[in-house]
Amino acid sequence: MNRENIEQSYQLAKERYAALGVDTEAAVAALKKVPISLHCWQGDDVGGFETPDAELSGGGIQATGNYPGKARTADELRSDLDKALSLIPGDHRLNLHAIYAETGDKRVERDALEPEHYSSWIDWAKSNGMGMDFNPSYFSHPKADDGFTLSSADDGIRKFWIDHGKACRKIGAFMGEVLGSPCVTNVWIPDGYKDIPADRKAPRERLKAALDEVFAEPLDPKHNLDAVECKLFGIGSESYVVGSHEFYMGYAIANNKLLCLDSGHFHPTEVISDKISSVLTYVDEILLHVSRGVRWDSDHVVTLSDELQAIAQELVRGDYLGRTHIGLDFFDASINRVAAWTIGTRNMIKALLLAMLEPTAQLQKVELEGDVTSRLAMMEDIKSMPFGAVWDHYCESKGVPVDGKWLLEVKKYEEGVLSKRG
Ligand code: RNT
Ligand code: ZN
Repeated sequence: MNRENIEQSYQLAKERYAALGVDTEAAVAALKKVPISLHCWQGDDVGGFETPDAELSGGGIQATGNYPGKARTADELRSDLDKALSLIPGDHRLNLHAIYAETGDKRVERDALEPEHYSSWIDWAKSNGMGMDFNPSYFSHPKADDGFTLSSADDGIRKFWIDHGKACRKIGAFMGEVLGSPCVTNVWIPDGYKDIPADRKAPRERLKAALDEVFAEPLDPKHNLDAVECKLFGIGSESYVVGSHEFYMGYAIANNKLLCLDSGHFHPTEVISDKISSVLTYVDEILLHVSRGVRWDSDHVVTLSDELQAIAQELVRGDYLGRTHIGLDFFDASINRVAAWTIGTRNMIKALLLAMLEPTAQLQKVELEGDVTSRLAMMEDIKSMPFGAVWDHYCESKGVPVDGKWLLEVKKYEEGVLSKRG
């Protein structure tokens, strides 16, 4: 497909959509304004750079696979991100975990981290015109080995993690201020039990008190926004997770925090698309961790699934994009990691475009009239509209390869760069 074909196809698609009352130009203009926060941790299997061979341990999450070429240093990770970003249309954000600090030769404990340990990341984001989001890391650490962090019964361990949370909020606020865009600092902790607890109450009470301490210092919401992320179960925490949905929903409402909904963190038949409008009735803003749960794993690469489309539809139909921070959260170590980022992020953007090309007003009109037959018929007919032509046009207009072309770039990068890593 050359540029001319792409534009011809787009003009035809534009007419087809116009006949449905959908303005493709308006959709594309709206899409450009939605940043996706790319999670740094897909690039190195959630290892981070605390030690030369740091790898993900504990926390009820696992990266499986040993596809060659994972980033071993922050420079390599940034270079891989640059490559992925060059294949993703639009202007996006970087979501960094605390364990990606660059502390040179000295080891800096997590409760002593400072903004300066992220200066290369901040410089990189600045030169790319990107905002940043941040996360304290409550896993892969000896003090998390017992499976409890902020809700630990051990005062010393709890204090350590509280101090980590405090340090991270300050780092988030610094990033937000320097980059001129609020940083969403998201707290996720793995705390829980593999088997049936005898006391579900005390850890939750400790967690509430610990969070109150972490969040005690008021920070300017122009710089930092706090989010809390729930989970139903993890690997090794099948029976009980302290930070459950009800726990954090209550905490977020009571304390004016953002609620983070991770699409892999609920019962396998439960979907977050149905939660968005409920949650946003009570909290001002949400953070999404868009992921794909497969059986017991919560973190497969995002595909253009029905649920992904439903999430995007909810955001667009409900006019919630201004109150939603879209982040990604998946990590697959069994495929090319730059491809994983590219596939997942392009799919998130595709889902948003699909939702923006929906004749929502008409669907809602027939629904209100009780004509649910037409609703179903229209929803199904829309599926064969020439969406791909609008998507190609968007990619082309943003100077990134269309479908079928970007993979060649990843293969070249693999050959020239990734395959040279030991
Ligand atoms: C784990 C949570 C959490 C992590 C990242 C690394 O189940 O989803 O968000 O994946 O913080
Ligand atoms: Zn998550």
